[in-house]
Amino acid sequence: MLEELEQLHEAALQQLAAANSGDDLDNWYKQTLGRKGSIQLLTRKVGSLAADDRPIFGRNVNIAKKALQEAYDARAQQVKMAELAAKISAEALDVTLPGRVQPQGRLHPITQTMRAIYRVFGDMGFQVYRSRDVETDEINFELLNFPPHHPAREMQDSFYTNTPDVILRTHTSGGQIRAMHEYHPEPIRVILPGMCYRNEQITTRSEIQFTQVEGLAVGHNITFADLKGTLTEFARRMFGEERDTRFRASYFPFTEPSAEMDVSCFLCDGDGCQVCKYTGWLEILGCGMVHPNVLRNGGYDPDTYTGFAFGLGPERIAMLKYGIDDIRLFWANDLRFLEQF
Ligand code: FA5
Repeated sequence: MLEELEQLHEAALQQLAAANSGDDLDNWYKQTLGRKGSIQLLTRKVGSLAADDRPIFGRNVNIAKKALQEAYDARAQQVKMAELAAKISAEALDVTLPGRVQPQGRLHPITQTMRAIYRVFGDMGFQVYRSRDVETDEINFELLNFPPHHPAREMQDSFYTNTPDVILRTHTSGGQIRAMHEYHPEPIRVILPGMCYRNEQITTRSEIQFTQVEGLAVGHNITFADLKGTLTEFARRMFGEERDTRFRASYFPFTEPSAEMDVSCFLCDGDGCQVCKYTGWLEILGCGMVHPNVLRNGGYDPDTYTGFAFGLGPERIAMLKYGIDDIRLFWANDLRFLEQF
């Protein structure tokens, strides 16, 4: 019997070494140390031994049971650690993997351009003044010196509403009148940004809806030199310190004298290229000294007050700055275009 116990012990140790999972271990335990396990079954045969041999056998069984229990505990610990290691490597988190990129929103290129313009004029003391998109014919035209049937109205065909004399504004200049009414008789230094609408043929350079930024300064002793200085400083801040500007005589009913400002081409440095049509100059804005009639319509006495005004188109500026050849891209909502800014 002792020999049989030894064989059982030996066999159990071998089986235990082969147990690789919790299930294997449970089965091994049941078959070896459990109530109906091999060791237990052997002890039941103790009755067949001589009385003297029984205590010796009993001691040996206890030693074998203890040894097997210890071997089981050690193996169970090994299997547990191995299972844990396998689980950890299977679920491994590779912290060196780059994360998934979250698509981020961004500002529309025109919003970016407008904000750049606000910054430059803000530094020169101009406040943003918001006027309205839906305007009266009186504010949009008449008080700006465009009488009814005046040929200058031809330059800006409007969108009309069902209400007589209420139109979508064709330019931001009407805001000059509103700002003057509000600030009168204080001096004024404002920019007026916003959307404008014109009933025009849509082309690569002209939209029926586009933004403008208007500027207005009214006060005592404001001269054309102030206009030139302000706008030249703007051009240098916006397009580079080495930019030159030039002013060409022009016509707007609400300014006198009127001019258009060109800036030396920042793409070819004035040498001549496709964008500046080989002239070395880019047209940026319209401007002039506020017409006495307009000052009067705003509540200011033109004998004591003077002022200058200007109007520029952020789309055209962004087109020049980024080399965009079609204005329609700005409002087409094509992400392939918008994501480039
Ligand atoms: C005006 O609208 C004047 N109110 C500007 C002004 C203000 C002059 C104050 C003097 C004093 P003009 O029509 O040129 O002027 O338009 C000014 C700018 O708006 C243009 O240079 C251009 O950049 C932009 N613009 C005009 N029409 C369109 C259009 N259809 N599509 C896109 N941009 C346009």
